[in-house]
Amino acid sequence: MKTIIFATSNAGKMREIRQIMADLPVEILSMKEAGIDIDIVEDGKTFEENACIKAEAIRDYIRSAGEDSPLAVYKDAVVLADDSGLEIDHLHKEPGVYSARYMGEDTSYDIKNANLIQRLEGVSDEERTARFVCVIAAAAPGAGETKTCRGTIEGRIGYKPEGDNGFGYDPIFYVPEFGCTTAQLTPEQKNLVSHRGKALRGIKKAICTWL
Ligand code: ITT
Repeated sequence: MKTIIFATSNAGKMREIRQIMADLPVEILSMKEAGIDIDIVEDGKTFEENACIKAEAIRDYIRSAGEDSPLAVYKDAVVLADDSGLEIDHLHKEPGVYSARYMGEDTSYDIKNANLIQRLEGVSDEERTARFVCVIAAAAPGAGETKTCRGTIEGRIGYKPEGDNGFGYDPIFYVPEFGCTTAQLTPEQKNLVSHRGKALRGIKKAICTWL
């Protein structure tokens, strides 16, 4: 069976990825499950650049492992990576590609979410528009071209955090069509409409000949 290795150490993302990819007849492993523990410097300026940096770093790391390395079994694996984030229009698309690093990687999302709400104090409904963006990059086992696929979901920043599902900025991301935040959607509802669901369904089509 073909293996897909996901170049992420974000448990929330990994949970959604597994649900969205569940229909594929492939083994899906996180980096950790594949025994890969390396730091990747995400110094790209766009979601596309960062997603490619992550996928190619892991693909190249596997390729450079010797024949007797435990990683040798993954030399034909497809490596996928997700770079995603929240763009708030009133804040000139902040935090954007810096979403994970906003206010520091170790700062809790309770604090980050409260801070963003506070920065929008006095801002009207119409001006609270925002979107989640997700770019999935797929690096071929050889040295072929890396493919990318982008998905977005439009919404507004709420006035207080609501909901316990999802992760990260979900409690402040209000989706008018549903009348609630993405943290109040079930995982199935979120995956159907989310940036990640759209990008993953697109990349599944783009790489079907690799699997
Ligand atoms: P990896 O690089 O290991 O994949 P990361 O969390 O550092 O994990 P990113 O650099 O892509 O990943 O940052 C994405 C951040 O954007 C993530 O940490 C969340 O804060 C936010 N984010 C992305 N998708 C989200 C979603 O579906 N719901 C809530 N927040 C999300």
